[in-house]
Amino acid sequence: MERVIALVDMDCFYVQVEQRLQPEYKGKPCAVVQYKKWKGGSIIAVGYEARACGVNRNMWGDEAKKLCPDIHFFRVPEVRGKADLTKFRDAGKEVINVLSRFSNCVERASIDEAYIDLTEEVKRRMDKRAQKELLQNTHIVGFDKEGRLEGLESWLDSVYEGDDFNNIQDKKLAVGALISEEMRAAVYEETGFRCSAGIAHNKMLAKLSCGINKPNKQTVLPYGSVQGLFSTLPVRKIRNLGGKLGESLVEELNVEFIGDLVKFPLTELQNNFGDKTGEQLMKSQWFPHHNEKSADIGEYEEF
Ligand code: DCP
Repeated sequence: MERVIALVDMDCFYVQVEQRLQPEYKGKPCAVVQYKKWKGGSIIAVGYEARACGVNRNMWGDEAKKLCPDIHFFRVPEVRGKADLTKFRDAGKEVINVLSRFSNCVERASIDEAYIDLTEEVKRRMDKRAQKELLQNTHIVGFDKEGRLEGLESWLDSVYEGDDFNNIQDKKLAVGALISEEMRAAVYEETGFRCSAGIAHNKMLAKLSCGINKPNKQTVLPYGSVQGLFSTLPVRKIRNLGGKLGESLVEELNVEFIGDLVKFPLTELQNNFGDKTGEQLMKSQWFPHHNEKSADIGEYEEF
């Protein structure tokens, strides 16, 4: 049984936490800054209204103000000169509490992200067809060129027209997407926070798909779309390949996209990057068939 994993990532999390405390700033351009003295502070979170003006996390507060004169800055509180993240951590825990009702296998991956293994819940619900009306915020990788709804409809039609291996795996993802819509709605209802999600057969693919449509959206990555996605996805976009290792992969193997990399045999990866890294590269990546075991979801945490 292929697993169904959702990665839930909160949208502009620190900004949402601050806006919940001061609702008069909801819908307005906002950012969160740390250490305010130098150049207006360093920006660590940017709301989507401010992103629309071109503000991003690599800027100083002063630069952002030039681009977006109406921007409001929230400042991270400090205790004895150190950032005090208590309110953000607590808000993250609230979200985890909601998510944990949907699965007993939830792994908190960062202050605002969690992997949820939905396999068991999906199994229980496989006899019901996933209805498009219940997938209002769902995008399907490889199917939304004509528009979200058209893509979703054509994917669902193809998924439910047969019963071969791929159909069954896709049906699991469709049911997983349904549960994920419910989870995200529950998070919003109970905490007031919006989030995005990626739904796929393993953690890496779930994480990858989550970033494709944001904010307040979710993205399914079916088996059949993995290769197409990889053939256009720069190597450096993959988690753990953003730094030096990614750089040397690109330079030494002369590859641009992650899809180019899967062609290399283990021996070649090991010759270039050493036995351990070569093996890690081969094992950890890129095809759901590599099939992480359930324990691979990480330290199994119950909240
Ligand atoms: N954060 C931080 N320093 C960084 C990056 C992030 O303190 N260099 C904090 C602020 C973010 C939170 O962690 O709000 C979550 O980071 P994300 O990378 O998930 O980004 P956001 O949630 O802010 O935005 P997005 O909607 O793009 O996920």
